Amino acid sequence: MMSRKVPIIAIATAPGKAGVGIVRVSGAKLSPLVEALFQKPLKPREASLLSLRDSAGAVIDQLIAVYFVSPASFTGEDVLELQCHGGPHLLELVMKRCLELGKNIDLEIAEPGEFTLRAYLNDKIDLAQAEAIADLIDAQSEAAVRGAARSLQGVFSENINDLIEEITQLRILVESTLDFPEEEIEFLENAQARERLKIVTNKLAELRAGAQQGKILRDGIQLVLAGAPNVGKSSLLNCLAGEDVAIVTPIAGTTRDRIRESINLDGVPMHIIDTAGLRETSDLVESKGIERSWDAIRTADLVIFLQDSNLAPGPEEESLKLKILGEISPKCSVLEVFNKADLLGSRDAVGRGMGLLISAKTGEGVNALKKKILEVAGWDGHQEGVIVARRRHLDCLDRASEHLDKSRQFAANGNSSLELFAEELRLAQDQLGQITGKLLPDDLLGKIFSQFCIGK
Ligand SMILES: Nc1nc2c(ncn2[C@@H]2O[C@H](COP(=O)(O)OP(=O)(O)OP(=O)(O)O)[C@@H](O)[C@H]2O)c(=O)[nH]1
Ligand SMILES: [Mg+2]
Repeated sequence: MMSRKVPIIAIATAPGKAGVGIVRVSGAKLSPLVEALFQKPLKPREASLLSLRDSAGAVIDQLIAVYFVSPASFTGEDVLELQCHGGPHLLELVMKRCLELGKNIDLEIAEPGEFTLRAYLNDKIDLAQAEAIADLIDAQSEAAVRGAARSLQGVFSENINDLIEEITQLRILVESTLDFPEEEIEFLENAQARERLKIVTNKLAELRAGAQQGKILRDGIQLVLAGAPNVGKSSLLNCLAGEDVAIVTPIAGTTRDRIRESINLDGVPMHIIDTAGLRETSDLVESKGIERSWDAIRTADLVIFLQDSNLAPGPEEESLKLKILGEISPKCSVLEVFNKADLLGSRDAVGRGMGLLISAKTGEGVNALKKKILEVAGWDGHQEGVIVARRRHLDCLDRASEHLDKSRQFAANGNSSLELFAEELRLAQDQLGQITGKLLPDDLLGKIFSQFCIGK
């Protein structure tokens, strides 16, 4: 896929019926195809109402064609956009006709993400912007849309490039000193290398904090409701979702399988999973369900360990809690929540002053719980200015930050470690360069674009 030069075609709109459906073609030189399709050249960037005919001369569709001539197009190549009526069979016919007439220019069906890949390879956008296109389309909340749009505008890339530029300046200073060893002695002081490094480190820390928020906005939070049977997990799911998604009964062991529901909390996508109550059982179906509960717990970002506030805490709760803590991933937190507060009356939650007290039935305490969920998940509540980010970006920022830390240690050693100081700066810079794609292993590029949908 990486080195394909052939012209490509795909339906750019979603599958299914719609008012309009778009077929998009991109290639180095599309004028022969345009002539073959419409028996005349098209003026660039002008909408033309045209009829597309099949080989027998029958009209397939009356459509609007827009022709973009290289390099002034999305991909940087010639691009032809056909805005047809939005029927799936009709669009297949249009594609088929284009492929027939495009045979002599070797027109082929596009692979997922191939249009965006070309835009990237032709320097129309950088890698972070290309990823932002996919994130914009996949965005699960309005806040995520705005965050992806900011990335696409290049805000994230600009921040990264500024940082790279500052590290470059610092490297030039150090490396020029290395060429004149007699001047090394005063270098670290004169060039204010340590101060400059500190500024860069602080900027990177700021960017990391923002990217962490952006990751939450993009991927949302996997929230798992776990606990013994009958404590009210399904009731809590229904309460959070605002509708009866899960069956609730007084019978312990009601929920047998995982139930998923996605909601939006303060613009953050929240993927809630209700699970089968955790207990020892000889029932085969229930035990399968409980296995699935543990699977969900293992992949959660946050587990709510729900308990009944009316029951005195016993060794079972304690051992269940320890077991959950033993199963979760390192980045997951467990939130202890006590349900059925409405039944407590004036009694205290038996010896459990520490946890969050709610009632899934009356909704009491649920707003506080929502706030707590966002807080524990690391959401700071500021949507403005957030830029969506991916795990890949966070990993690069983390590694860049480790290298800056090391370079700071070498700087502290004085001039004897100047070369190592410079080398760590270079490694930090490489990591930042991977975000925008300046320095990227080839296999990674294929991996990133293969996650796009066809037609993008
Ligand atoms: N009074 C009161 N009853 C509740 C509350 N939450 C749940 N219940 C009741 O407790 C019983 C069990 O609720 P579920 O939501 O089915 O409990 P669960 O944890 O999903 O149970 P399993 O699916 O069996 O593991 C039902 O009768 C609910 O109506 C609450 O906050 N207050
Ligand atoms: Mg249940």
